[in-house]
Order: sequence, then C-alpha cells, then structure tokens
Amino acid sequence: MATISAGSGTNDDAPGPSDPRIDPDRLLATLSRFATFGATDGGGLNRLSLGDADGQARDELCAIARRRGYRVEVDPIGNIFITRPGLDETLPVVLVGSHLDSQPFGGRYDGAYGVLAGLEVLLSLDDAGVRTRRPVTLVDWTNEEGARFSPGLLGSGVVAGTISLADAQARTDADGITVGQELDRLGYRGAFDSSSLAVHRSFETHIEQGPVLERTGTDIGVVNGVQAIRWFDVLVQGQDRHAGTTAHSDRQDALVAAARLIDVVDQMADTVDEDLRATVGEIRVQPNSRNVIPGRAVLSIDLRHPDPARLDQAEEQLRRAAAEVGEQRGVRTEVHQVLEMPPTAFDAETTDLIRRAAASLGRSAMEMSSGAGHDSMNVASRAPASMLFIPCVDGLSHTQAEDIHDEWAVNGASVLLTAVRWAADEPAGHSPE
Ligand code: HGY
Ligand code: MN
Ligand code: MN
Repeated sequence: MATISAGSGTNDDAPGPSDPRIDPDRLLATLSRFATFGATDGGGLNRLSLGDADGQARDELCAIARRRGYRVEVDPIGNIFITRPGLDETLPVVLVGSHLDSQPFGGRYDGAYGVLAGLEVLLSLDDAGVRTRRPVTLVDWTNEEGARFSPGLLGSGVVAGTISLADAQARTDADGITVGQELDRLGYRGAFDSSSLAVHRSFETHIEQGPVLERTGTDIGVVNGVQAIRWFDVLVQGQDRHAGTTAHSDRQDALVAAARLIDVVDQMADTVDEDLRATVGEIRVQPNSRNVIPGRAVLSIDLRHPDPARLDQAEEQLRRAAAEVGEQRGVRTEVHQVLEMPPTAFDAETTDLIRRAAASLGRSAMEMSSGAGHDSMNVASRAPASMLFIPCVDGLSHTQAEDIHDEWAVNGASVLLTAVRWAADEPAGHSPE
C-alpha cells in the first residue's frame, strides 16, 4: 500500500508553498486554443498524426513548456517528453499525458484533454511553488489513433517494444508518405532515448468515450483495465472489367465480395457474443469508377473484446469467410493482422491512488474498464499505470459532436493533480513494482 506523504515534498526551511490548485480558466483557455489546431467547420478536429495541424499543436505545447523552463525531449518516433524537475532527479518520474492526434472528423477532447490536463498539473505545481520529490513528465504520444498511419498506439508501441522503430518510421499513409518523412518535415525526429525513461507511476486522463459516467452522474471513472484489440486489413483481389460488356457470370467483382465480408463482420455480435465489438471502418476500392467492375478492395477491420479467446473465435470466422467468399466469387482474399493488443489490467496500487484522490476532493467515482484503446496499454507493460476518465456528452467520441462540460474538465485535472502529487512524493525507497 503506498504511504502517501501529506506534505508537498518541499525542503523544510523554505516558506510553506500554497496548496496547488488547478486554474480552471487557464485549463479551459488552453483546451480552446488547442482546438484551433486542425479545427473543422463542424466543431471538431481533423488533426491527423504528423500533419500540419499536429505540428502546430506540438510546437505550441513545446513553446509553453520551454517558457516555463521545463526539459523538452523528443524521441526518434516523435514522442514528446516534457519534464518538470523534482527535488531528486535520480528518481523515476511520474508520467502524465496522452495524445494530440485526432480522427479525421474527430472530437476536440479525445487525447488532447489528457495532454492538456497533464500540462495544467505542471503549471499548477509551478504556481504553488511546490517542488515534488520526483520529476513529473508530460508525454504526447505519436500516432495514437492510427487513422493516418496504421497501426495506432504507434509511438507508445515503439517505447513498449511492440513494434520496431524502423518499422514504425516506415509506415505509410494512403499517399505513400512515411512516418519518418513527416517526422523530418515537422522537425520531430528526435534523439532522446525514451526506452531508458524510468517511470515510477503513470496516470493518463481521458474522456470516457462512452455514456456510463454521464448517465450515472459520476464525476470520475477509475479505470482498472482495457479490453483486447485486434486490427486486420483484408485484401480482395478480383479483376476490373467493363461494366457494360461483362456478364455477371463472368465477373470477379472485388467490391461485391467485400460486401459479403462486411456482412459477416456485422453478424459477429451474434455469431461470437454480444460483448464483441466488430467494425469495418474503412473500404478502399480500385479503380473506384462508376462504369468499371471493381478489381480490388481493401477493408479495415477492428475487433475488440475483454476475452482474447472470443477474438480468436472472431478471427477464425473472418479467415474462414474470406476463404469461402474467395471460392464463391472467384477472387483472391488475404487477411493481414496489423495490430494485436492483449487485454490490459492496470496496476492496482496506482488505480487506488486515483480512487483516493477523487475521494479526497469529494468527487464521486466508479471503477470501470475501458472499451477504447489507449497508450497506457503500452505504458502498463513497462511501469505501474492507470487511467482516470471524465464524462463526455451522450458518450460520443470519434465524432465532431464530441463534447464535455467545463466542470468535468476541471474535476479530472484536479483529481489528476492530487494523484500525481501523492505519487511524486512517495518515499524514494517505495517501488510500486
Ligand atoms: O480506437 C481507440 O480505441 C482510441 O480511441 N484511438
Ligand atoms: Mn484517445
Ligand atoms: Mn481515439
């Protein structure tokens, strides 16, 4: 059980610092400012990883950090680590943060809230003149979403070792541009050795991206884990032919074959079980012309379930259906796995710190697991990690309609500040592992 020093970790002879508090106006103003980087007409964000808008957001974050005298380090996959020094720089850091990249027509808070609530924690410690025992490091993870460069969780995956740096830098977008080229273009191919970063505890703050907290009127989600994720690309190769001269019996129509597979994926909530989440989010058709029978189709598939055995079942059904459709429609099908994340159980002690921080501030809290994926899945493989959620309106996320209430934003940052301070002041000998 963590022993939490009530103090603030300052040296005894200095005048006592004031108790650090979140500055609500500053937090809300920062959220609004960052929502201008990649703002869409629909009130959301189009801030794809390593695009110009992501570059602007990254530059702004680093500029704020440098003005405050924090250490700014960038690793070779573009992850940004901003450190507020502690009394003892030899101790492992307390890590906060999330991601600044968004979905193509995503929301203003998915990821950005976690980065900017983490920034507000550092600024609040400054304002109160509090020097924590351990350094506190804020991270912006590269390409969490995987919308432009697949797979997602890319930057944290390199640090966790789930993908090599070379493979990650070589990933290409739909136009064949690589991650490495974009890192160079924006100036974010750094040299910091993030694999050597020693982390005492990690706290990621995020919107729930689901309806439970709002529906139950609960302030804080204390997240104990994340369900398993598996992504696939399915290639369907037929033959493009003239739409007017080719009898249906002579067709090898890749799009019709793909449509059969989309139906199979949609039925998996019945054929596997109702807790399975199976989605075909993307289809790329070639040549994509009205009067050409499509010769090629590529589907993106996202499968999630708390139990990996159920994902095995879903994967087996997908592979069997692809083979059968290939036979029936005279097309070649290939199923390629592009991401595999096992279910994650967060560190119990770190999770308990969040629970107790919420209680100390009189905030209601409930324990929950996450349906959405997060970089903390990768962090948890290297350090004691956990997450805290705030509600979002109607549980909406990955849409421009994503929204939060100001009070929710402030509650989450306040609980984060308390948990971070306690963790950062845990005795040097305390090793949560
Ligand atoms: O896909 C996810 O679960 C995350 O929101 N990127
Ligand atoms: Mn996110
Ligand atoms: Mn997301």
